[in-house]
Order: sequence, then structure tokens, then C-alpha cells
Amino acid sequence: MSEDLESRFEAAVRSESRIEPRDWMPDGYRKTLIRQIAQHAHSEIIGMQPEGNWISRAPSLRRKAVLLAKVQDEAGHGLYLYSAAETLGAERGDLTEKLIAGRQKYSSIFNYPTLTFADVGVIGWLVDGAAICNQVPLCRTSYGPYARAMIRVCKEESFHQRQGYELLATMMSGTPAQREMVQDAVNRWWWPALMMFGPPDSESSNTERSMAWRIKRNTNDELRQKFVDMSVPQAERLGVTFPDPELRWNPERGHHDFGTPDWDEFWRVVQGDGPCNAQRVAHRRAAHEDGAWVREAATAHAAKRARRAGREAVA
Ligand code: BYC
Repeated sequence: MSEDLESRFEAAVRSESRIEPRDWMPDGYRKTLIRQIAQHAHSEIIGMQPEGNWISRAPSLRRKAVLLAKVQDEAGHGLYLYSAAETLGAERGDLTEKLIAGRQKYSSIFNYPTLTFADVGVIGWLVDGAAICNQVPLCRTSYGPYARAMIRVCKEESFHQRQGYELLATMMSGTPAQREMVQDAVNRWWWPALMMFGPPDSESSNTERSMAWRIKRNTNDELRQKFVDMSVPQAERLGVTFPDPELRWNPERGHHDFGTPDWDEFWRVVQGDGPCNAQRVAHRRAAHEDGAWVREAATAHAAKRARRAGREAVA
């Protein structure tokens, strides 16, 4: 019986059918999805902090409104993703507890500080740009609710990327000090953006299994290369450079060659020892604790409505 289920599942994955919440799935598939989707959801929620830092100091009302809307979109992405994880039997409260206890990860990129307003533009351009590269293929991931959430997320992320690029283009047509500010932000964010795609394929423990299940559709290195190739002409157009002396077009490969990110730094950040890890998690913990009364009130209200509906059904 279980062999039957397993071969039906494998055939569905091979034929590019979607696996839906009520379908049978192997335990490892379910666990891998919960791990990846939870990490993704946590990234969206923690990712509100670095940019949120600039809402009260945005240089104009227009920039403030745009930034507010973007940060709010990230909260929405977190909600779609926690909901997708719930269809697999995970509980959102439990996932949040794991995040603030340091037992689940979130993207390394959000452990770096945002020092100037140019960082807001560079996050939109490069961080959302990397997220798009990573997430467009996930619109074809094998698990239905995750794939459907990704379609909407990607539409919003591409809008975010354009707002970042537009902000930077405006600053680049400003004063020399503004141009320097943009170049400085690019210098600080370029390597961490490349690290968003995960460790090199040779060190990625999950890629092979996740690709066989069609949860991941590309390897980490394939997506990193795509991101570099996509970003170089955009940087030229903006008038900034990337801090990598090895970056150059390779006509034989038809791709850009580029240097090696500092993988020791990556693992330090992933293991909790980046510039802002402690601050990010402490802020999330405080927000969770401050929101306890809202959750209690919402639960009590839902319970009361359910009791009333029950009484009415009996009457
Ligand atoms: N940071 O075997 P690997 C966004 C972990 S936010 C931290 O390659 P996998 C946005 C990895 O989890 C962008 N940890 O893993 C929001 C694994 O550890 P565990 C977030 C990382 O899962 C606001 C170990 O390293 N996007 O969009 O096959 C504003 C070995 O790695 C990182 C997503 O989450 C990292 N960078 O592949 C703007 C997309 N990289 O779990 C933008 C969905 C790796 O075994 N996620 N690790 O303990 C993915 O596509 C995959 O999870 C990854 C990693 C490509 C990230």
C-alpha cells in the first residue's frame, strides 16, 4: 500500500502535477517544505526591520509612503507563507517560537545594518532582485500552495525592485555626495546579496534531494550566476561598480566570471554571529510578546462566536 502511494507521489512529481495538502506525501518531503517555507516566511517578517528603520526618516512624503507600502507588502508575504506552511500541518505560533528561540533560520541578508537611505534603494534593487531570481522558479515548485503564494509574491517583488532602482537612479543624478552614498551602499550589500542563494552547490546539503522532489528547480550556483549576469548591465546603466576585481564577461561561457564570496562570513552570520542577528531576533521577540494580548483577544472572540453558532445550531 505504502509503496503504491510512494510511486503515485513520485509519478505526480515527475509529470509536473502539483502536490496538494490532502495528497499523500513522504514525511521527508513534508519536513523539507516546512523547513524551507518557514525559513522563507521568517525572512519576510525579519526583513521588515532593516528597511522599517528608515520609515520615520524618509527624505520626503512620497518616499515615506512608498517605503511604508513596501514594508507592509513584506508582512503580507510572510502571511501567505505561514498559511502555506499551515497546510502542511505546521502551526504558525510554533514556527514563531522556533524562530525566536534560534531553532529556525531566516535569510542571512537581514543581519546587515542599513546605514543610509541609499541602503533602502540597494535593498530594493539587489536584495529584492536576488529574491526574484530565487523565487520565480519557485512558482513551479511541486507543492501547490507554495507555488501559488510565490506567483503573487513575485509580482510584488518585481515592483519593489523597480522602486529600488528608481530611487538609486534619482540619487545618481543628484550631488557627488549622493552618488558616493549609493556606491558605498552597493559596496556593502553586493557580497551579502550573492550569499542569499545559499552555499556553493558542493556544500549544499539539501539541494539534490529538494531538486529530485522539484521543490527547488535550480541549484544555488545556477541562480547566483543568473543574478550576476542580470545585475551587471543594470549597474553599468546606473553608473555604479561592484566591489569584485574578478568580475568580467567570459565569452566562452557566455556568462560573467566573478569572485568567491567569503563563505566563512556567511556561515558565521547563519549561525547567529552577524552584525545584527541579536538585535533582529530581540526585536521580533519583543513584538511577539507585545502582541500576546491581541492574539488572546482574537482567540477569545473566535471561541465566543463558535459557541454562539453551536447554540444556534442546536436551537
Ligand atoms: N541564509 O542546502 P542549502 C525576501 C541554510 S527574503 C540563511 O543550500 P536549501 C525578501 C539552509 O537553510 C529571501 N540560511 O539549503 C524579504 C540550510 O540549513 P538547514 C528569502 C541559509 O534550503 C524582504 C543550509 O544553509 N528567500 O524574499 O536547499 C525584503 C544549507 O543550505 C541561507 C527564501 O527563503 C541564507 N542565505 O537552499 C526583500 C527563498 N542559504 O535549513 C526580500 C526560499 C542557505 O538545513 N528558500 N541557508 O538547517 C530557498 O530557496 C532555499 O531555502 C535556499 C537554501 C536557496 C535559501
